Amino acid sequence: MLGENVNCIGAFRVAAIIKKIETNTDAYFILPHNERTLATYLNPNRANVTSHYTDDAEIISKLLAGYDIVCFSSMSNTFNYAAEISKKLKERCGTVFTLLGGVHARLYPNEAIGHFDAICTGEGEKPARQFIQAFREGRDFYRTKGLWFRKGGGEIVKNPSETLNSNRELNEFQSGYNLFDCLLYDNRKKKFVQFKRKDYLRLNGLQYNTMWTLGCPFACTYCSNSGFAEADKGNRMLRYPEPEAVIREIEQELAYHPYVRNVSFHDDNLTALPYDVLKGFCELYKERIHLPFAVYGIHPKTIDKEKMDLLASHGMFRSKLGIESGCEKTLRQYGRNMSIQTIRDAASISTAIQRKYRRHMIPPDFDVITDNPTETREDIITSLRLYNSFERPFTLNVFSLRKFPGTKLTAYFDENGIDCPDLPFFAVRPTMCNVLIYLIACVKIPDRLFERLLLNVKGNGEEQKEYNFLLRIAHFLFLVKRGLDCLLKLDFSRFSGRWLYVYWTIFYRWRR
Ligand code: B12
Ligand code: SF4
Repeated sequence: MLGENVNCIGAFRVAAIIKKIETNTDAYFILPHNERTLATYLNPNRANVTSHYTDDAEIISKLLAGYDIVCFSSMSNTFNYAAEISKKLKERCGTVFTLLGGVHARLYPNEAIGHFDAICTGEGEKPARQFIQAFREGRDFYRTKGLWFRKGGGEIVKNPSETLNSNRELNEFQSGYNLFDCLLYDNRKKKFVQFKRKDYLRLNGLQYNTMWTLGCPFACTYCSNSGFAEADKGNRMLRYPEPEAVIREIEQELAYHPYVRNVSFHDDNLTALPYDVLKGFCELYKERIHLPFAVYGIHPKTIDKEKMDLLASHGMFRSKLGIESGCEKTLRQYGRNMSIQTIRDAASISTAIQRKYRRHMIPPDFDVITDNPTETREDIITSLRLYNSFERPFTLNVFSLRKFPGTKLTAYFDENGIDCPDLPFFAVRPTMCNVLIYLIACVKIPDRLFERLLLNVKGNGEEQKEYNFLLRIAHFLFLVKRGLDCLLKLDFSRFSGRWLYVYWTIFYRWRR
């Protein structure tokens, strides 16, 4: 499993199925860098994961040589690394079979198949089961649904997709691994080492990341999810196992990792679920898990006061709303057709809920996209004015727009020769707009000062001064404010490191 984090939800489900069929299965993590270090938070430009992998790929291929099948799971950020290991493995041992699954193979199958013997173009549980069974029994596996193959002579076999997992099927999937039964590639020692508790804390902090629902009814033009929907319309529908199945999964995790202090639900649209379904889940969660939880991926069109109240009263301590822009023209370009009033209402529901449950909730996060090269000075100022006018408290998650291959926005930009800056994931351009965004996330800028600062804002396509120093200061203040908001509620979900174990031992063990 390649990535920047050890919570590989989909990969673990597939690995568990493979392990059931072939007990002699080992799980390895290869993390080119840890995105949760203090240094990366302070300087997001550090986070460039794909730079130094060639030597490591050589070593890893040596360590993995000897297996009949080597399966990879990777997002796009680590795809080149996975492809390099696959290449070196094949050079070392021509008979090894390499299979890639994960987001990159799902979204860019035509590119991915050039580097592996097979790729999984959709959900992997059913294809993996059929493939491994056929492989073990020496049967023809080249017609496995949901997999593409590259045969010896270079011929590509593109099998039709497998059906998406139904709610009933989702009930049955379990992780099957607890991390302590995995090996982790040590980037410094250049060898695989046993995964230990310190690694969990270093890489993941005190949180457990999971997903209850799959699918998203929206189709934002910049988002890779629209690619899933294009491959299979079923991805537009919300699918989910019974609450009991998710609760069981979390209980299992807690049994192995008792220091986990909160659960993060990364569902694309949890609030799109009907109220009664959420209620059943919340009751079970409060009774059996009883830990604070975070809900990411809330859409302004699916947020609802009653649902938010229900979630907050059952332990939601953090919510994340996708605002993306405050300019209607840009929202239309993003395929997020909604009025600014809808955004205002959604933001004010989030802050009102936080204020009501301020004893345990931290300020809501609002996602915003910046550095869109097509935005004019007026578009940018419209968004900044909206952000600065939101009721407080809130914080902003700032993302520089990037071109993910295969999305509608990328196709449009490519047709029109428009480029986006090539920056690490959390880095932004040193513009006055971004300085202001970070400042707004800290404090409401007084009107007169705000108007003066707006004079320095330029359209993204225009020549403009670089505010590197100011950006660093504004970003630092933003991190301090955010850190304080979390510390005041003893929320450590944004932190990681071994020291968290000391915190856990003192505060929680002692209190028991
Ligand atoms: C939860 C989540 C996270 C979590 C957990 C990640 C994880 N690896 O599980 C966290 C917060 C850690 C995370 C981090 C990041 N994420 Co993220 N994340 C998601 C999210 C919301 C869900 C992923 C998920 O679990 N899906 C459910 C599972 C069941 O599906 P799956 O992962 O695709 O797995 C299935 C198949 O792919 C296949 N499969 C997977 N592996 C294998 C292996 C084999 C051998 C086979 C046969 C099949 C197979 O079977 C699985 C089960 O059905 C997606 C958006 C989405 N809706 O998919 C974004 C998404 C995957 N993330 C994205 C990004 C960009 C990132 C980050 C780079 C951002 C960052 N720097 O913060 C990091 C990178 C982390 C890493 N691993 O390298 C992008 C990826 C775009 C791309 N082209 O790669 C997505 C698509 C978001 C988006 N809309 O753009 N993420
Ligand atoms: S609502 Fe979120 S997950 Fe769904 S398509 Fe838009 S950005 Fe992607």
